[in-house]
Amino acid sequence: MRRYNTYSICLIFALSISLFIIASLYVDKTIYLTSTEHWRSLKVIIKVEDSEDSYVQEIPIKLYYKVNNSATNKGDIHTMTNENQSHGTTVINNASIPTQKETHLATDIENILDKARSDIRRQLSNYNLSYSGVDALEDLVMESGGHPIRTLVISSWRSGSTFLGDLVNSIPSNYYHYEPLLMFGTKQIRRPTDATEALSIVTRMFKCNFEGLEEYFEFESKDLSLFSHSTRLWDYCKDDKTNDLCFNADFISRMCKLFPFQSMKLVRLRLRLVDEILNDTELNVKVILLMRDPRGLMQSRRHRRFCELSSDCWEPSLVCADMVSDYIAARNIMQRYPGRLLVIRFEDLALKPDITSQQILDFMKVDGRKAFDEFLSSHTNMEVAGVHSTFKVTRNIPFKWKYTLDYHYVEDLQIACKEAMSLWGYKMAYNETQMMSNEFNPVEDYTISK
Ligand SMILES: *[C@@H]1O[C@H](CO)[C@@H](O)[C@H](O)[C@H]1NC(C)=O
Ligand SMILES: *[C@@H]1O[C@H](CO)[C@@H](O)[C@H](O)[C@H]1NC(C)=O
Ligand SMILES: *[C@@H]1O[C@H](CO)[C@@H](O)[C@H](O)[C@H]1NC(C)=O
Ligand SMILES: *[C@@H]1O[C@H](CO)[C@@H](O)[C@H](O)[C@H]1NC(C)=O
Ligand SMILES: *[C@@H]1O[C@H](CO)[C@@H](O)[C@H](O)[C@H]1NC(C)=O
Ligand SMILES: CC(=O)N[C@H]1CO[C@H](CO)[C@@H](O)[C@@H]1O
Repeated sequence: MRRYNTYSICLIFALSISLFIIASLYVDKTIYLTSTEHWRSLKVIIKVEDSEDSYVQEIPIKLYYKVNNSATNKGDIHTMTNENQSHGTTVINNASIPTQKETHLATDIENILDKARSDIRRQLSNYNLSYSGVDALEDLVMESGGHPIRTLVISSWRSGSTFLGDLVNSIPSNYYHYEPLLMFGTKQIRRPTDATEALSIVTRMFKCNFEGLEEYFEFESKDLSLFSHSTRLWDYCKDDKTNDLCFNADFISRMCKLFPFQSMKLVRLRLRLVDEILNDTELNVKVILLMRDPRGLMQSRRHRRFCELSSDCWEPSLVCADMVSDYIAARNIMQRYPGRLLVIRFEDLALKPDITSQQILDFMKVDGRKAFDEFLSSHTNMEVAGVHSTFKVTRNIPFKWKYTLDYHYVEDLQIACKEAMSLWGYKMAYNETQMMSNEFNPVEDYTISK
């Protein structure tokens, strides 16, 4: 009897360990599935690491709306739950990549566009237009000859730009042009000659002209996690039974022209190259430059596969030269295009989200306090399938490097980044004790001037 008990205890112990291991495997691979729900209402939640930032969020999946007990659907489910991930994004197998062959009835398209029009009007029925200095919503809508409020976020990998991009996208009826330069890979575009194509893509997208952007659509169709950011588009495309609307340039162009707010974020294009876009009076783009302490940046980029392969990503002297160049560009742009550039630091956004987000709203001239508050409260303390999310923009995230980086590494980094750090208001750590002490606040005030 006693032996039997011992066995049971051992067995239970072993089971617990296995469960723990399985659980931690899931946490590492970061696919959370809600097990009790019927697959029809399955929500796949994935830690997106789109070569940039990572946090837990919902990823749209095609099968989500294809409620049909046919074998192909089950195949899709399997695809979603297997371990086919690269850089944390889920690769959908070829079977579910939409083909352009199936055509849509013109009336279907008109119906979807009508629905979008009325949704936008409804969502903005309480919008205070005086914030945006217009008399009617039509003044902000391209379809009716208006000019949307366009916001471009410029940053670099793992500076918190996914968070900022999604924050801006929380504004009702915002159309998010998500990372149009993703197909350029882990590379910084620094020279004007290299920027020509990138700028052309950005300009065309902001003008809702998607003709000739096949490469972008092809890239997008392979990685649906993009749509987890382009949420507004997805809202309509997910009901499309043939799955090709979201890759149809003509449809997207028309859809895009309905939205009064348009945003985009780029992590591959340095600020001084956006001069051409700022000078385009028809676009009237406003730019938010998001900076981050290079020590936090490098800590966050360490051990990221996408980053290890590109010196633009891991080489401190290149990274910090970009920071200096962004500073000089910011100074020039502020002089030449007053009121068109806002500079924020990730640390300020994380430590003072209320104040910093209000600066963003004032800058954008958008009535979005309520949307921002909702976003901030749901994205700074989120619980997913019982697992507490790693994504919390709270005090400890921006300064995690203080406790995890080796001081010798920090010392070398600080030498390479001396100028960048002094320009952007990041204080040096003089020794390990000081670096790790709670009293050491690495952030101080800075100004863009002189
Ligand atoms: C489910 O799939 C079958 C065969 O592919 C099709 O005939 C049927 O219309 C589908 N049902 C729904 C609700 O889409
Ligand atoms: C997916 O399709 C591409 C081109 O359409 C092809 O080259 C590739 O081999 C396919 N992959 C699989 C896993 O079928
Ligand atoms: C709209 O905003 C302006 C300030 O921008 C304010 O003066 C006005 O009272 C607001 N209107 C409403 C209806 O809230
Ligand atoms: C800005 O645009 C004007 C025309 O609108 C053009 O004459 C000028 O050369 C442009 N400047 C730059 C720096 O592109
Ligand atoms: C570390 O640096 C601080 C600030 O410069 C200094 O006060 C302290 O004495 C140093 N500690 C050691 C162990 O060198
Ligand atoms: C489990 C699974 O389906 N793995 C697949 C992941 O994708 C590769 C091709 O990219 C397949 O060979 C694997 O079978």
